[in-house]
Amino acid sequence: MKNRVLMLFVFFLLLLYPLRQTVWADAEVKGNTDNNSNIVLSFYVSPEGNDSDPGTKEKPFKTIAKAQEALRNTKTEKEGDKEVHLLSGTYLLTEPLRFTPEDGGTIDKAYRQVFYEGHNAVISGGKRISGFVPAGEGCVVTDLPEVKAGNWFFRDLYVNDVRAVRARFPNTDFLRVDKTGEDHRTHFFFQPEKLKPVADLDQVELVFLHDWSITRTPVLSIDTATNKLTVPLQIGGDLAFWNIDGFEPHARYFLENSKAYLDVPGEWFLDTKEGKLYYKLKEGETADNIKVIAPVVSQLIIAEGTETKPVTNLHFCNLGFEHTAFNEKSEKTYWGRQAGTFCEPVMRNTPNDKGKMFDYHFVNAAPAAIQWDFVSNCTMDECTFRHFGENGLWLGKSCCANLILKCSFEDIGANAVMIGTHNENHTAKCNVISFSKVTKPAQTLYGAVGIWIGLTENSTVDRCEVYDTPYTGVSLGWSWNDTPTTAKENMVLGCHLHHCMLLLSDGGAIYTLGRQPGSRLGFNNIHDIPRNIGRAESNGMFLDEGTTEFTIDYNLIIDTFQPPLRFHRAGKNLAENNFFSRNEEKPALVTYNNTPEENITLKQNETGTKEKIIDLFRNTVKNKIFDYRTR
Ligand SMILES: [Ca+2]
Repeated sequence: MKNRVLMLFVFFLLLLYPLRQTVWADAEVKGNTDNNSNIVLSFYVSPEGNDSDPGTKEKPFKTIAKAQEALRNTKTEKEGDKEVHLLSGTYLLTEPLRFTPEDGGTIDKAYRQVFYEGHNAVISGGKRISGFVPAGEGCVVTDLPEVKAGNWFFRDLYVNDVRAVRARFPNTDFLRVDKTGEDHRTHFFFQPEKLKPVADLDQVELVFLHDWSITRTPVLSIDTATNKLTVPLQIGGDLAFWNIDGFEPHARYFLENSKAYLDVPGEWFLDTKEGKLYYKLKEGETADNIKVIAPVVSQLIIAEGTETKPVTNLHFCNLGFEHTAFNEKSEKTYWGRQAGTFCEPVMRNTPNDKGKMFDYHFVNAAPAAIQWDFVSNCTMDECTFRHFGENGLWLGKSCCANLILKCSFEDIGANAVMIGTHNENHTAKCNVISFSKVTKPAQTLYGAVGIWIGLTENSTVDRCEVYDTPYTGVSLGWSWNDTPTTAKENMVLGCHLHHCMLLLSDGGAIYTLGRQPGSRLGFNNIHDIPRNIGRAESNGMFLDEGTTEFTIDYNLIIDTFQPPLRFHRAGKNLAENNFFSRNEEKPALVTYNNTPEENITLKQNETGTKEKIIDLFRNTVKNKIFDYRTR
């Protein structure tokens, strides 16, 4: 019952949205004494401002932190809403902004809210890099003393607002393992003449593709006499299927970050020993006309309350968030597991270790650029999130009834949006992401996903678009059997999910795990899930281990190279009134990997040519509540 109240509240917030716009417009014209406004306190911030000024529109503060402090410390005659206006410009952070319950509003008695509203404002964790001079062969170079001193390292670079390519070899496509070494972990043999030694091998990183995740590791040696590549620790994490040949004998890989790999326009290389950043200019670019930004901080906003006192009624509106750093891993070794989770090495300091022994350190996921824990009834409203090094926005522990509305996520290193936790503690409930767009997530950690929903209750992904994903689009659940957990009543409704699974395999536009009673995947338009290279299938929807008690209905799934639906060790589920079109040579609609066919109830699913099935789908759903065309 409580959850229904919370859901009602979220939709009440949705209804309030146009009113909020009106209040702001009135405040602009009439000032804060407007009797119709509930705003009792306003501050203004501008990158051109001064923190010694009073924070008015005419004399704004310079920093958001100063406005936050002023909101905390200013007493008002009457209770009401408070706001901070971020005027046009870029706000550069050198540390995250931290919000606690006292920075938010309240939901007791008088309804009080706090708004941070942007007016063409961007909050950035980046730093502008300049001073480039020609370095020959179309390259430019600049000195970075902080890098040389070991105080700054980055693996993401943005030139003229585009993510530049960390110098790689080969430039396109991948190399293939010729044969694994005996231990299947520390070395493999490359195809003859495919690799050459490089002078800066100690800076090179191997990017190794497993079926649904990747390894990133330094390289110890490249021996062209024996065609052998060796890594300092190992390739792949704790389980046997991360072996070099765990999925296929000739797995894909490429190498990154050598000056020798800097050979096509748009590539960059950071020489950490010399403290020099190289960039190879694209057509029309010069040393003087490029705007180069590298990240300095990995988190922009941290909002954290407690179980009994959450941060509440704090709203971020119309803000841009950009440029966060990758969280560097132990020994620079990332062993991906699933959906951006990983383990990393912990070196043993015993007399006998000889520097070779290590333990696995399990980490569920890196903290996100915008990290919320114990946060309720808050919103991200018409915000944009771009150019992040790792995870984007994470509504984590006990987050409740928060709303992500009309937001856009683009070019994110790992998961773009995360809701919930990786275990049953602090279950997130009733959070909604609605009318939002996610594109190009997982740009560094290819096994990450667009939207990840863990063990949550009543999470809703509503009329969102997710596309251009290396692996899965939307992932729900975090248990690998049908044992009941806190996960239930999660929904993906009316979404447009396309061009997913572009690089890895064993996923889908939608991927599910575990028992989640009352969950529904409905009215989604899924298309263009291409042929994949890894061992396992990629599908429109992959209902993986333990998936139970889902209703899959009124989905249109077309142009999938492999069957639109796949179940693997799944329990009882219902698929009805779905609309599928497949290549006539490959007519199968469902793959049952180790799933008893009687577990899956298939009712009234339609198949046919693409044109016919699209018409049929549209005619069927047009009078239903979730009509995907209304987006
Ligand atoms: Ca290259």
